[in-house]
Amino acid sequence: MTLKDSTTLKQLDSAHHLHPFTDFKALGEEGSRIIVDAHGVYIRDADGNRILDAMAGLWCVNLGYGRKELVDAATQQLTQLPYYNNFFKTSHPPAVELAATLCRLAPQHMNRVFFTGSGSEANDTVVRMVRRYWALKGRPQKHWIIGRENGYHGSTVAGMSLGGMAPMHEQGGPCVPGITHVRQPYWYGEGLPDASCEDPESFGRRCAEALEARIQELGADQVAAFIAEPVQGAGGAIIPPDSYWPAIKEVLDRYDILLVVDEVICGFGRLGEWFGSVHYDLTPDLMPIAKGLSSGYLPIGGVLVGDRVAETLIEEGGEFYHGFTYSGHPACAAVALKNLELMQAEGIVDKVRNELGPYLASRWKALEAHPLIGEARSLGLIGALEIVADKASGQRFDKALAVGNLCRDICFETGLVMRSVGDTMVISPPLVISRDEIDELVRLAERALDETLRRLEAQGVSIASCEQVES
Ligand code: PXG
Repeated sequence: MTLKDSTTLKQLDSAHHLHPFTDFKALGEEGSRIIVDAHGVYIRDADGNRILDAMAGLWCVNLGYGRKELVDAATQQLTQLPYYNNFFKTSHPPAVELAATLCRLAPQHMNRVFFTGSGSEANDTVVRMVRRYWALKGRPQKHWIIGRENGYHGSTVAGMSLGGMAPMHEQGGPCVPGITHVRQPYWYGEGLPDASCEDPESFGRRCAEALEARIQELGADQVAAFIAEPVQGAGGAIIPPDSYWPAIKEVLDRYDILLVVDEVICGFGRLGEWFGSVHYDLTPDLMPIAKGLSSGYLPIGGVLVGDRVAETLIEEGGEFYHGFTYSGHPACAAVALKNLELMQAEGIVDKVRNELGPYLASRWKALEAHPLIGEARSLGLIGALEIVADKASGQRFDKALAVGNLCRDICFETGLVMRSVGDTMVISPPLVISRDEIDELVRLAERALDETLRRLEAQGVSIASCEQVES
């Protein structure tokens, strides 16, 4: 493809392209930033700007850009067998090998995988499997699935229903019936501002109590599964208090409810283990996966299935009427397989756990000294900054100021991709980022925060922590 000039591309984009999660009209007026190439942790736009991509694309380019081995794996497979399906008793080597490799890397009790084309399709598959499982167990009334407010599980109708994003429900509803949501373990956003919450650990336990209360309300014999991300990603890189997961596990065990751990972001090294479930010592029945599985080079997802559910589906289920044209697509599977091979050969997961995660944590935490930052948190290579008007109380800026989006746009100008979730700034850089690049990331983030502060002050916005510093 010969590249059109930047202005023409932007015009055509505005005229014809409806972007995901975008105000179509506003973008049409502003124009988009066209990304033309990338290498390592950097992307480059059509105007020639080099930008450090601290979001790894959309939480997915874990091995970084420009990995020839992944391109070669795709080319080789596309040449040999570009497509064949896994329906009607057929299979092909990349799907077989990927399935076996995934099950070797997954927790011991997970020995089966169902492939999909994305994380959303993986979560659609979860709904089908969970309900099928209980029906086969002779308990079809056990059908409720409990998710969490501000959880994210995708944008298909089932994915959006499992997720707890209120604005999505308002636009996409009515949601899939039999799905409900409980409170999220977001200490900074919901625990700290609540005068009745003493500390993060008791708040974590309170969130598990809320789950138990909902189960009792619905009737335990009606509840099929609980679905959650180990660390919420799209919700704002929300790291639960240490008390949260052990308390949740106890509740689920007490009522015989399946645990679905959505590993679409946390899987494949993000938290310094192969899966977030390993970090939190969870025993999931189902684990939806995608994104980092192929480092985003080609679209692929899946659901890892624990023995309890798999054996029932296999032994008692007969035909499972579910699947996608691109379930286990050969080129996508070949790239995922190579991606996992490279991750193992390069010791990426250990490096995140032992070196890069702790290094990022130390550099990132220092940003709490900034007048706009109420909390800087990270785990492995996922992190967040809470922008506040008053550091002491955690008071937010007026929503109408859209400070997070302002900061995000300034980041772009500064040469950094950082995502905003309200006034929470989020990072999830490629897992191959170096220490020097982490230093640069933090330097750029600080510069963008300084500029955000400067622009807010120029608008006459009151910032309590600055007033305190000055007085
Ligand atoms: N589960 C989780 C935990 C996710 O983060 C999905 C499922 C759905 O995956 P697909 O491949 O269908 O997109 C996701 C996706 C954002 C953002 O703005 C996050 C996602 C997707 C798009 C935007 O942070 N996560």
